[in-house]
Amino acid sequence: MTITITAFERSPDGGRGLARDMRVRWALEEVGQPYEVRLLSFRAMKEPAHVAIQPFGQIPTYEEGALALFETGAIVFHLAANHAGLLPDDAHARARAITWMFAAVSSVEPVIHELATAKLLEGDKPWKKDRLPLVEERVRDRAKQLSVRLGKADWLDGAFSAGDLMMASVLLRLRVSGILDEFPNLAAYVARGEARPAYKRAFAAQLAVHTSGQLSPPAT
Ligand SMILES: N[C@@H](CCC(=O)N[C@@H](CS)C(=O)NCC(=O)O)C(=O)O
Repeated sequence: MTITITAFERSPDGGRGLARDMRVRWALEEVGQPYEVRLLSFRAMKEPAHVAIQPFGQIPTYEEGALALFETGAIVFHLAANHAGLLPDDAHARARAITWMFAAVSSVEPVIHELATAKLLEGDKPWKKDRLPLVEERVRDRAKQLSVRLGKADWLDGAFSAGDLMMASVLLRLRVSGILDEFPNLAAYVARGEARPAYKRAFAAQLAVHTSGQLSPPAT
């Protein structure tokens, strides 16, 4: 059955790995599933046809026959649960890997997202100079806790899993702030993820949308 995901027609980062379809592409590459991509303009993302699949009018989505999913955590979990390669067989190790997936999206991503919001959307607000250091401190606190837990290990719990895929995907969005590099073991962890052949294929595919003339003409 054909798998179709949605992605930005014009990504704010020019297709350099920050848009969240990247983590779905990465998971698809890790489990060896071919996929198609439906590119959406910002306007199309808010239209009823897309909102019927993604109630918040965002990308990515995932369609496979009659199944339509949104939320990257749920999509990556669906792929990991139905294909070999992203979750361990041992029941406890599997449960721990899934726990790290939840940790990525519910304990780590919110503070990183808050930092991006404070910088990009509230950059011109009078409260920025007071609020930004507080938000940065919250990010550093969470990064430090994660750094302590990772220690010298390559991955969060034994072999690479969907938990690492999600956590590295979340952390790489922190690089631009400079905070990721304050934690060398986290920076190396993300780099290990990015060095995986599946990540590289996914990255190349996302970038190609913006560099290989696949773009459709701007919506009128
Ligand atoms: N929690 C969602 C977040 C999805 C999300 O924030 N997508 C961004 C792109 S990376 C988006 O569509 N932004 C445009 C918008 O919100 O209008 C997930 O993990 O799938």
